[in-house]
Amino acid sequence: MAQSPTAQVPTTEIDDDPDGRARFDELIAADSRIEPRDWMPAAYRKNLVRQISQHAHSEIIGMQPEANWISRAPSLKRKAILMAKVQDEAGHGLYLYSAAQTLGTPRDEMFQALVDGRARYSSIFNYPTLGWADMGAIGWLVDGAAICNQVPLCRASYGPYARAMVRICKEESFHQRQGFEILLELMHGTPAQRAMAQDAVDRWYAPSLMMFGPPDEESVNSQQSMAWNIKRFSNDDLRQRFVDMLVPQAEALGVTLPDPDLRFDEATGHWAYGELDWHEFQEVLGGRGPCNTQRLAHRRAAFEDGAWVREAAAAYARKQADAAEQAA
Ligand code: FAQ
Repeated sequence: MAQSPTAQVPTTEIDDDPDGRARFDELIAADSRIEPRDWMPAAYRKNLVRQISQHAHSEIIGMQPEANWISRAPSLKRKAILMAKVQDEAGHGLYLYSAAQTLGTPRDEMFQALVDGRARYSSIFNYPTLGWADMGAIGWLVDGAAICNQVPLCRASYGPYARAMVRICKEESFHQRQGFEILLELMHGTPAQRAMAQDAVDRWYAPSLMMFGPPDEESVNSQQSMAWNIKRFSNDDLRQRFVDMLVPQAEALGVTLPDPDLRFDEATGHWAYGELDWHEFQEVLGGRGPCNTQRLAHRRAAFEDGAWVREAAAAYARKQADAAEQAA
């Protein structure tokens, strides 16, 4: 695959540049932006590539569960909306790969890590989409969790990441509303449609809470990412914000959130929720979730099927470069 010029940025850093470090520390302390041309510690660069590439992979793998229902959408309008949403997710993946490339990691390296199964992507996309109502639950819960998590990333200290997130969040808000609207329509439908909506919410609720990552005491990256103004809130703080947001929305929809321990805590002013199944989370992260194998196999096949397009594009680019050289 052709690489952008930014892929030439060195991935190793001379970490003992005192002027560069002082400037970096100043920018972080002032809550300013770090740009690709700025000196940055190697660990900051590495941490960003880790988070941004995982995020990009999530968007790309995240197309699969919903693409599964494009051909079975219940109307032309729903099909058009779903196609647009899935295409948006591809776009998000591309903005994010571009942001990661500005840190010097070539896109084909990140792609290869994904298809080899060496890269992480969000746990949520390893669950199956069993019915049409799952499109509603994904929009409402999965995109809802994504917005909650990602709005603060619009203020991340790394400029290209923060700027990509602004556009992504605008599109995610539309995604969330379309999911809410699918569920609302089903909840105003027949008893069978209401049951279908509730069943989808039952299956997607807990996995969507796990999207925020492990509990704070097990989050190995949070402290450093927060010190560098990449993350602005801890995993548990964002998860709590999400639950507080969901409760009134569930009431408006008429669905029940599947947590018998959910109750309003007067002392904290928040909705207390029950313990999540962190064993299940670790299983999914370990590649043993319901759809891990299928998701990667599908991505790998798409990557292999597209090899001729990449080869043709590279051959064309070479031909153009040769022609330009001869004309010069
Ligand atoms: N799944 O130390 P922490 C979307 C890993 S996009 C898998 O707490 P961190 C849009 C974590 O990477 C959804 N792995 O990590 C859409 C780390 O592993 P590492 C994706 C997870 O980075 C909607 C280890 O566990 N969003 O939904 C998960 O500080 C519909 C320890 O964790 C983003 O990526 C997980 N749930 O916090 C698309 C947002 N949680 O790297 C299609 C950006 C944790 O040390 C359809 N990312 N891990 O090997 C973030 O905000 C953060 O990276 C977190 C994790 C919050 C995900």
